Amino acid sequence: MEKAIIIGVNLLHADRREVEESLDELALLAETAGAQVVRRVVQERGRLDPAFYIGQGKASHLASEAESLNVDLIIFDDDLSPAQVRNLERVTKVKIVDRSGLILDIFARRARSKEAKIQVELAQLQYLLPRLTRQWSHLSRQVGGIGVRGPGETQLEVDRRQVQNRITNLRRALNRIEKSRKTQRKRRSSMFRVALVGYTNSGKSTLLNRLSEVPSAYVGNRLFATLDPMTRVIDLSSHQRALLTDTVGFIKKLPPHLIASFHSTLEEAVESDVLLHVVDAFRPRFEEQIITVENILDGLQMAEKPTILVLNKSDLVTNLKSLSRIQERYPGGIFTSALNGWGIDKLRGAITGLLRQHRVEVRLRIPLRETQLLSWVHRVGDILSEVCQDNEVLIQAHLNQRDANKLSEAVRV
Ligand SMILES: Nc1nc2c(ncn2[C@@H]2O[C@H](COP(=O)(O)OP(=O)(O)OP(=O)(O)O)[C@@H](O)[C@H]2O)c(=O)[nH]1
Ligand SMILES: [Mg+2]
Repeated sequence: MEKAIIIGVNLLHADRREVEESLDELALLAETAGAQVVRRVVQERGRLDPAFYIGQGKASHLASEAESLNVDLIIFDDDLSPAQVRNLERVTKVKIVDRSGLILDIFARRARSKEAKIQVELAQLQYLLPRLTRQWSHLSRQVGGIGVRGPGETQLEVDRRQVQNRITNLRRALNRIEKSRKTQRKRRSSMFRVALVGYTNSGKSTLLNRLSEVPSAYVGNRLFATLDPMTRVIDLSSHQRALLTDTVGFIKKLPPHLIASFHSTLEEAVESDVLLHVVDAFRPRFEEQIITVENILDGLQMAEKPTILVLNKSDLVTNLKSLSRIQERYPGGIFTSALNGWGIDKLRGAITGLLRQHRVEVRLRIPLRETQLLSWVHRVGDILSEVCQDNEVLIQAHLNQRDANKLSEAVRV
């Protein structure tokens, strides 16, 4: 196990609690990456130092601490510039990893599918590109371990041009995957699509398993358990069905490269009709996680989508006062426990409600010989009434707005 010091900076007038909470999360991330946190430091500063981030004096102090504690790396809670990393490594003589580097490392270890591996490698290379300079030789990067693992690792020694070529190739490969996903989606386009989004570890995959009743999604009490999207058919009330997609979780200060690379994974959510924003309502100050997720959704142009706020893990909220406070603050939210099934029927009902809003009623007059069109309407729509008249069928049905738009004016009544 690598030993690590974690450090965060509290700027003047900033909220100390926020820095501490961010450090708690960083500690969890560090442990997820396989490090043992032997010391945590919060430095109070008036402003950030462009050369050393924490200032040269503090850097020297850290250096002696690192030596006496025999640590392998120092992890910063914020992103550092390539120059800051170089300067800090020179002074402290240990590996310096920033928050983005750490998150990328965890993603690299978690990636299983071809798509996830490509996406992570792409993000890693984009992150490394500005850091690839001759001055790297001051510290042997071949040591391996946290921050330098994963598919991007082998690229460290090659020059920038090669990295850039690799980035181009990876982008192409991702485009191909994105295209084939698009065709898959088209094939099932008539179904109502629901996507799970939310902070990592909030219970999205557990909820997918609960709603689809064929437990197949991986659930884990760790950060970023899910990297690959998974879609399942779920039954709603009154024989309605929908597609539910589970996807990668979000976290504070998620590296922008990573969001960009995971575009094809997130596409499933981007193209959905409705979002279920899953929240771990047991976490103190989960409101901040809601804001983080909303900001990321905003960046993905998903803020306007109809969204159901799912207040999950409510089995753990045993304090009635807290429950009513949360309900007051989020009146539209639905309390659930994906673990024991509480509130799941209510959630199904809420999804059905949105599905109904999403459907429009159409009246059609279709010639009997148009057998393909007739069977398509039966497949994608809910038939309310159907009458044969001469060589035509008069149909009254509920369709998705999307499907209704596909019908030509000629068959509309
Ligand atoms: N007590 C309780 N635990 C839950 C509930 N839902 C999920 N969990 C637990 O929370 C942990 C995380 O669950 P996941 O379903 O993997 O969370 P996720 O949102 O998919 O996480 P990522 O894939 O990492 O983004 C697991 O240990 C679950 O058993 C719940 O309603 N109540
Ligand atoms: Mg998951």
